Amino acid sequence: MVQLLESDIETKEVLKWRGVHLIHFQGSACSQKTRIFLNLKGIDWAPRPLNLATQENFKPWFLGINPRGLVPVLVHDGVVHIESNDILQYLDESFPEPNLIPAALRDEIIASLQEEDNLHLDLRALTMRFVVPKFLAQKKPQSLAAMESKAGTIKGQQDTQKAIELNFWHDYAKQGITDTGARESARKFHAVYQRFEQQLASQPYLCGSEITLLDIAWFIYTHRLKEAGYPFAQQHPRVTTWYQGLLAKPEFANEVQSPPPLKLITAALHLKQRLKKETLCDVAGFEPK
Ligand SMILES: N[C@@H](CCC(=O)N[C@@H](CS)C(=O)NCC(=O)O)C(=O)O
Repeated sequence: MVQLLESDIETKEVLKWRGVHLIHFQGSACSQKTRIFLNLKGIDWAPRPLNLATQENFKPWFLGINPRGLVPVLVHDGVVHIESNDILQYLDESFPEPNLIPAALRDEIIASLQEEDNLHLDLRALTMRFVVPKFLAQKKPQSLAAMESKAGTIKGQQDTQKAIELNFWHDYAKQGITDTGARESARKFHAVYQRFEQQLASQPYLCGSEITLLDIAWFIYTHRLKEAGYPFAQQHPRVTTWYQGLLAKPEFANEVQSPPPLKLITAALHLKQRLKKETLCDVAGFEPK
């Protein structure tokens, strides 16, 4: 669990926040996952929006809370938690009803969440190649310099994750997301969804007959990949039915609304990629079935 120490926090005002507060961004996948979870639990929470589009996450105020510069961040009665999957496990323990990580499935869910977290940079790569154009997505040099120069700690230790984040954005500035990188990322997801396709042959949700945290987590990834042009209907029809069932629920649908200008921008990007034969299907080599 990544629960920060008081000494890690430079932005001391958050230590006084009582109740449940979520620092989040409307369009961030990990924030969307956490908001759906909070909604399904019926937890009374205070939204603390942070604008990733204007790179507010690289400002000293936020780096003084999470030196990784990432959302979401949960502040519960003045205690700061980062890493969305840790936040969700913590919330499930603190607010047990309805139970979204059933005890009997706990190990399976935690292992699959680790797999989901390991694929986060792949999801980001496909987003930055097929949903948001580079001129909008790339970080300003001064944002990266601000993060580089900030010597924040996590649990009293220098953070290794920060270098991974900085590397991603420096590489992206230099070369964007290459065809090889995009293909590898898409193929990793394909392998996971093939497994889900088998599981969903005999049950409506990923872990059985009830919605669990795993459905929420993978719903968010599926939604984003769909926006990127991943061909779910052709490749994984049962996953498509499962996804549509969840999308029909307001607790899910309300959290994944894209702002209309971004929808237009993505549509223009897809048009350009279709003309150049550089869509996600072209790059990943998915044949129409
Ligand atoms: N492993 C982290 C990943 C968090 C993450 O990468 N958040 C993204 C949004 S989904 C972010 O804050 N990106 C910062 C940026 O785009 O500048 C978690 O699960 O919380």
